[in-house]
Amino acid sequence: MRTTLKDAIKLIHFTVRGDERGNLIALENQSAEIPFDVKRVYYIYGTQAGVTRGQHAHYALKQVLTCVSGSCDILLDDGAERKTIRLDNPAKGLLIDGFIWREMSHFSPDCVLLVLASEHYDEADYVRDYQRFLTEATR
Ligand code: T46
Repeated sequence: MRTTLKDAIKLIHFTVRGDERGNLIALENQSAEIPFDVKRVYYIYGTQAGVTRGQHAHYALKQVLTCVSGSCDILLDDGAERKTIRLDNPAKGLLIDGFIWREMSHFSPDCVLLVLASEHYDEADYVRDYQRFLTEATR
């Protein structure tokens, strides 16, 4: 089950199609920006100050996260190394493709965190216990 942050995490700079009217970002299945078929889209907003969300890992799910408004921090942990990435620009995406613990925090009041996911919602794909994550991640 061993996955490293280096292999599982990628920052993606979306192509911005800007003109005098403003900006547009288009995301397509199986592209350089979204390297999987999107089966689900969800977004997180109105998160209260001081709240930490996530605190789990996924077995199979691939996701691309982006803040289409505002900002938040994404803490990523492969069981050996931790890293925090700040999402603060709608042109910045974060691909998570691997067995990585993630926590989201420091949500700005205007944060809308958009997530494109490779699978339908399935609670069986979650590991929500950190000790279990560590055991499985270092196996
Ligand atoms: C992840 C991070 C970035 C659904 O019914 N369908 C869904 O597609 C999702 C994502 C959630 N839910 C339900 C399950 C819970 O009763 O909505 C409730 C809140 O979900 P959760 O506590 O898992 O939310 P977060 O913000 O902690 O985590 C979410 C995703 O679940 C997770 O896959 O990687 O965002």
